Amino acid sequence: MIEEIKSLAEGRIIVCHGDITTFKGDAIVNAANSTLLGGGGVDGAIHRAGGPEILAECKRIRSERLPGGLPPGEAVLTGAGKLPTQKVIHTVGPIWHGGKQGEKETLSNAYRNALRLAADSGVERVAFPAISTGVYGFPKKLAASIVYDTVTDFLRHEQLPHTVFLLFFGREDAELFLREI
Ligand code: AR6
Repeated sequence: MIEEIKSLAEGRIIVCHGDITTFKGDAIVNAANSTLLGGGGVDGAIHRAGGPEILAECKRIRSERLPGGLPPGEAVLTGAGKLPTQKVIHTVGPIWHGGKQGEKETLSNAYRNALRLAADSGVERVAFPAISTGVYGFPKKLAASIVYDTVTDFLRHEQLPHTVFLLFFGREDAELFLREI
């Protein structure tokens, strides 16, 4: 179940919490790693719930277009297998190394490039997890303002996606986000 907590940016951003694998809009974003071969956290949950089709497509993308893997900040699109959404946009956030290695820019690029791909694919409703704030260790408070600024800036110039769901796993993370923006 996904619970909406607050609507921002004239309804184009919805802050909510729940399990992203249950999202029924057009697309979800995966916080992947550069291998695109799956992992733990939200990546593991998406591959588990979506079934082997998503991994097969990731492997095809790697061998055809990305032999060195997906660089941090970039994004690619696959189908969604058995998930209740239509598409999965895989992006790779930065690993937090203290903040002096371009981590903020890379986080912003990950959101912007995922939004670009969503817009170019006709996606109207897309859900993002809190990229990099789990295993990759990006501070949640710092991520909040970067994410909010990046998404609002993108939406100001673009018609699509019409609605961006910022989907936190726990309610506390959604509330922390709202306090920090
Ligand atoms: N629905 C929504 N959010 C979730 C879910 C879920 N089902 N599961 C976890 N989260 P993480 P990262 C939240 O670690 O930091 C993987 O192994 C979680 O609470 O999944 O970008 C990849 O393969 C956290 O706030 O992603 C990479 O190796 C957020 O998702 C690495 O982890 C992101 O946590 C990427 O690390």
